[in-house]
Amino acid sequence: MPETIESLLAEGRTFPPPKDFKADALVVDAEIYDEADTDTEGFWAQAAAALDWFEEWHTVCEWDLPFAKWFVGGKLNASYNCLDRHVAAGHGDQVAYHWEGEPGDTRTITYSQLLDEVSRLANALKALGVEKGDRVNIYLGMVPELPMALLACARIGAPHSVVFGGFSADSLRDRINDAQAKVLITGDGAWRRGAVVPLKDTADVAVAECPSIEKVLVLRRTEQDVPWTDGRDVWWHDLVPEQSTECPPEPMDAEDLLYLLYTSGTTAKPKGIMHTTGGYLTQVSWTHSHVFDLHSDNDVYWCAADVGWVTGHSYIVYGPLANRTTSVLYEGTPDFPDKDRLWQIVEKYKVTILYTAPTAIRTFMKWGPEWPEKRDLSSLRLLGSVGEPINPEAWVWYWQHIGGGRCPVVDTWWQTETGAIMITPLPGATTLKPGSATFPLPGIGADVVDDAGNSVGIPGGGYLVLTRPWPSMLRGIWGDPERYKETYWSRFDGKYFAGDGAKRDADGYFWLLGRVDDVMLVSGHNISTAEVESALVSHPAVAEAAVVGKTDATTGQAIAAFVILRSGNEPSDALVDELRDHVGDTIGPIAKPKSILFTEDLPKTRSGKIMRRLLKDVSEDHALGDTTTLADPSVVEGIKSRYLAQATEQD
Ligand code: 6R9
Repeated sequence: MPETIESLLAEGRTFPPPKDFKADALVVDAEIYDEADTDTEGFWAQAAAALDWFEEWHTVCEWDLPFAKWFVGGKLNASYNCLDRHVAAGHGDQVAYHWEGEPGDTRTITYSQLLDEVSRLANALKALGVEKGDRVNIYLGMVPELPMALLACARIGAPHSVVFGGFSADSLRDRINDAQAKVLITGDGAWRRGAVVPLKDTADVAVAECPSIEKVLVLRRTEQDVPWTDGRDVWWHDLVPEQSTECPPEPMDAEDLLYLLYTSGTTAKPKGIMHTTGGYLTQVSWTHSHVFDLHSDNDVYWCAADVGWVTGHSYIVYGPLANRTTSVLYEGTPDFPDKDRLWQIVEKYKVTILYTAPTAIRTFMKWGPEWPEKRDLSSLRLLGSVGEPINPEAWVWYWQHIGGGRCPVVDTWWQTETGAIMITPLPGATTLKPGSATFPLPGIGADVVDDAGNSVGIPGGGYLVLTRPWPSMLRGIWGDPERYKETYWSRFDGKYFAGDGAKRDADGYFWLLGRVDDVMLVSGHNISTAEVESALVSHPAVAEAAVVGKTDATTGQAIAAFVILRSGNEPSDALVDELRDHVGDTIGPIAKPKSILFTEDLPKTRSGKIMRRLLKDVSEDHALGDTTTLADPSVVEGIKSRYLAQATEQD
């Protein structure tokens, strides 16, 4: 008898590691937490020793709060660790990437092919004048040349700065200018939902205002005509194939800059987050193998994110390749040509580990279980989630309809700034609770504190902080050390403030509540957007919800909700009342949304995070703030006109 959703979600229902899973798991008991606590530096030193170093480090960690150095004195190369050492060990024929183009074309790339291509590209970059320390910007779709570009930069010691292929010319320009990049790697276009995203046209608009750019290397993918600047623009196919496959990896200091990645959070001016080489690669590879219980010879791993997001840097490129993983790389969207595209890919490549975002899971819920049911997903053995709090309903849906009730779900909390996963289960050892990221990983110190920075203990809620340095931590904000101190280290003395709210339950499990900027204040009560959204999504008609606090004369803030229905449900006034009551019953009358707008879509970043500040602008009828990082800027305009129409109707 399949279990009912109610029984799966029942209070106190937990999911211990399945016996079959545990039998083969890399970590099966919790001793590792104590060991890492007793000797944290020793723990990370052991993790670092799994990499190949050209020179051994002399000091594990130098901590001059808030500036850390890890594996001081050590020398290594990230591309060497991701490629050469596997080929040298006889694994050159193992597939590194099964690439699936959106139109249906495919490529299979082995480790030795990847090494050759990366070396050629690295030599091409040198031919374009790139030297160690120079920044290279990358603006491409999800083609194999994208991971190649990251690795080629790493090979020659040129820090990369990847900008999402969906970002606007202004976003690209600002990021290039902040990094003062010398070369831009882009393409003619990218495929997205059957249409061409004209990368080169956008890049040209940006580069016109980027004096630091000397050369633009252009990959041909979509084959339409593109604007061209002689002397500056170079076709990839003219330059790269003729290069030698010999390109010795540059020995990099453990603390040399590996990359910049710009994060805007959901609010302010983008910050160039700095990640260096040794500590980053250590934590990314350790977490990738242990959190995903990776068996390099057997698993087929798929992180269905974009390389332009930190998740792609750490868990499509550096972690998986350092661990000699066979991965799937997919170019397009989950609904092209149909809503079972991801499941078709899982079936085709017999994917064993799938890592995706709650926003995607809630979209699959909206489309209905008939899509995954059409495909054989029996190869899957582990599921992961990242990017936002995963509400218990979405967790259970994922577990049931994608994982077939067999696969542990690892909810992974981390940030661009943390570089690697921080709070998450170890799937062979941790008993899961749907919706909880469970515990900080071995070696990681995390706590929940009150306004004064004191631990709230368990159970309790407050601000999430990190209490000790970790190897993959950001080393700063490019060009702005003061902003680094101010943003992350000034709120609570000696602790890193992540910007997120969290609760710990009586068993000490961590429950992430989203950004504290998003917390609402209704009649003097703090209510987190995540809790109200989770209550809305626990109603069977609702697939996804976003709520914001809108200024209100009586209550200070009133809750405005934006709701996407599951297929088969129609908007109605009766449903509005029902949902308001449902939230009232779940959390309390204070949390009842004052208004509910049904919508087909929500404004989201390309990594799937809801841009609540834009919904706040909508609800308060302000001019919309910066929309340049939205996946689809038209969505918010549509919501705005419908919201205003509804408000007028109600008046
Ligand atoms: C990896 C990534 C970081 C912010 C973070 C938090 C939210 C990420 C989460 C999660 C709850 C999780 N977040 N994972 N919230 N549970 N498992 O997403 O990096 O784009 O920098 O975003 O995302 O609010 O602070 P980034």
